[in-house]
Amino acid sequence: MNIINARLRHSNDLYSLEIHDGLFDKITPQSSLLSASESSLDVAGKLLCAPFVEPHIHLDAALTAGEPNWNQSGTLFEGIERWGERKPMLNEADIRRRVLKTIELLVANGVQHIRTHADTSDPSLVGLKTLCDIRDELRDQIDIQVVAFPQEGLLSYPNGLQLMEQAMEYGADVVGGIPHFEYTRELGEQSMKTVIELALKYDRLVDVHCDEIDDPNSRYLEVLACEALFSELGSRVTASHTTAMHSYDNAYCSKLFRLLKKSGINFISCPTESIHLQGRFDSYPKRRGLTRVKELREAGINVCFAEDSIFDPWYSLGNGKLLRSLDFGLHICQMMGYQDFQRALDLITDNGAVALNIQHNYGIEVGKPANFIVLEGEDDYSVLRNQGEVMLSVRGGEILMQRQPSQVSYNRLAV
Ligand code: 17E
Ligand code: FE2
Repeated sequence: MNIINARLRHSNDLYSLEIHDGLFDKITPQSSLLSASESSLDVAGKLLCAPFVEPHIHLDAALTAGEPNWNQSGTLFEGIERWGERKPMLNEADIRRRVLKTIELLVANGVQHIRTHADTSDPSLVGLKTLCDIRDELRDQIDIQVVAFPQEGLLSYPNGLQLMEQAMEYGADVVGGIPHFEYTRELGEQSMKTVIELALKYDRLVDVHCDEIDDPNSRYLEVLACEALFSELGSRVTASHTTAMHSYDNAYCSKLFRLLKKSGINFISCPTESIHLQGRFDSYPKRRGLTRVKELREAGINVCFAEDSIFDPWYSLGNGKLLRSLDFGLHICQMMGYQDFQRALDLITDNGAVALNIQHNYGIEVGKPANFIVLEGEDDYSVLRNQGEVMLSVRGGEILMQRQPSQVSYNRLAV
């Protein structure tokens, strides 16, 4: 496969890309626009970039909102309760149908790499097993990492630890945790140590739902980061949500950032989810409840955006479009400066890849797998501003998804 007339990020030139055996073989700047030929795919000056990364999504719960009951309060905790009512109805066929439909949505919108959470607070582990099976079946089409996520507590849910070990033995890629949901502070802290021990024992990554609450006293992040540092797991560890950081005292935050930077851990923020679930116990003013994305980024700490939910007990919108999450995130975190726009796509591409520890096989570089998308627009700014559609998604040199351009005609407007 040859691609011509592609624009790459952070360059004004047009490029040709040659692909052999599923890898980028040559990437050459063009001196002018090339005319289309039969042997090449002309992308007409559109932006070609690495595929979108969805680093945090609950596929096991996707498309279940309102079953059997709706989350009326809009809180995280009612979401967990409503999901608890849906869980006994789970079976493999139900999970497969919803997961495959959701993956289709993600692929249609340029995602090729997914990290999904599978609830292990379920004695049958049917969600976790089905997600691991789907991961293996779809290996050629999409990368999926499965997090064993103890939704109702690693140490507070009956046999939570044994279920986590079973999940590791079944082949989950990532150890999860939820310290702010454990019954006590002690159990929350202990759970962070246990998560790290499990990651060392089974040689897995870590991704914790950490401090997803507006409580400024929820400080499990410091325990997680410290354990990541001492165990030398560092960048193999991710803290998701960390919404309590929004409410931390600035002096404490300043001290905390030193540890965060030293530890090398990654951060995932879910803008649409957190603006919806957090601030629910406030009157006015209402907190935005997003972690300090801008400040983390300025401190040189890796941070990316995710969707978290698509039509589930926590959040009843969502459509697989990471550009939408990015748009929300930049607004809520007040990252709307010129420089922010120039590198906006990092937050749903490269930074996600770093969090997933897949960066060695990710990016538009000679020798790397020829995985890429083509977007409506010519740079980060125009793609973001117009919410540019994903026109093409290529994996290992093969077309995974292609979209026909939509056409609008005007009747009276003089354009
Ligand atoms: N579970 C949880 O603990 N937090 C969330 N944001 C979702 C599920 C979606
Ligand atoms: Fe989540």
